Amino acid sequence: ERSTSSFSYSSYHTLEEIYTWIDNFVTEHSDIVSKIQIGHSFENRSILVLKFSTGGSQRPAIWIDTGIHSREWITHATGIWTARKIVNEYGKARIVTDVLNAMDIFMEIVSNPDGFAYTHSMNRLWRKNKSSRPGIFCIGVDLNRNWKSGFGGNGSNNNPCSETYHGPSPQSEPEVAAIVDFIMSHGNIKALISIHSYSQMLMYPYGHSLEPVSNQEELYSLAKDAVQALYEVHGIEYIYGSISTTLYVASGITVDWAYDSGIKYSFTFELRDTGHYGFLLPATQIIPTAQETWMAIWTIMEHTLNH
Ligand code: ING
Ligand code: ZN
Repeated sequence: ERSTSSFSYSSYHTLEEIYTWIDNFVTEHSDIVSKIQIGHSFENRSILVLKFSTGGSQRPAIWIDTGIHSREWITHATGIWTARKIVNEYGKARIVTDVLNAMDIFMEIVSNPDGFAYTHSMNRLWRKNKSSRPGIFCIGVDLNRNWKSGFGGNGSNNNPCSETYHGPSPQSEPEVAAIVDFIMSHGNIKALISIHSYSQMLMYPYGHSLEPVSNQEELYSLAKDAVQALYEVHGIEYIYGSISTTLYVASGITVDWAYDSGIKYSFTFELRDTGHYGFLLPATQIIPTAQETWMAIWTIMEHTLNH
């Protein structure tokens, strides 16, 4: 396919289809969107980031990642819909226009390309990446346990066969190292939103500790507002709070690293549903999920812009 006009935003897609969509999308919106390759996966696939920018250099920016866990297909689909929404709203809707006139947005849609390809070819419920190491029988590291903050602590696993295996060392995985290198060298990321599924939650650090972060009251009240905005779209209820007190203790996670690296607005979503379909959320729920998530994302972006 040579254009995004035939792309179905209400279907799930393969890696190849998504990468083709990215190329067409960038071509069609080259005034504000570009594609950056930030690294390669363990199996040598490109790791791609969409950059939305109306100019300037190293403007303050917002980072969004989806698909760190490959089986969470609703997150990639929501990311794609969100990317299109941003370009459609720019110049029309006030918040999007204001944000993009002052800040850049980076979106990594397929943050675990090897795992994602594997969920299509072999095992729909694969979560980790596909790295292997000599002498280790099991495959894959949990990319949401491989970050430096609290690495190896409670809620992560030292056994390579575990679904929450943290890997041999912090950032040992190329998919994590690529993001760390990109965000550190950028140096001006103000908000980070890491999107997972499922459970219907909006959470902030810490995961590795029960200790409240220094701006926890601000994050709590922002999460509350975001969840309310989400609820108003289709009546879907989210719970919110810190990761460790809302869900469980989890160490070496993306948002803890982001927060400890100075990104004071670090949030993680668990999208629909609460377990009826779980990771196998029907494609009929893609658009409603994306619509409601959008309202929460923009609540966070607007707050970031104004602080
Ligand atoms: N659950 C997440 C997990 O990695 C999570 C929960 C999200 C923990 C964000 C910490 C931070 O265990 C899923 N479904 O991925
Ligand atoms: Zn996940």
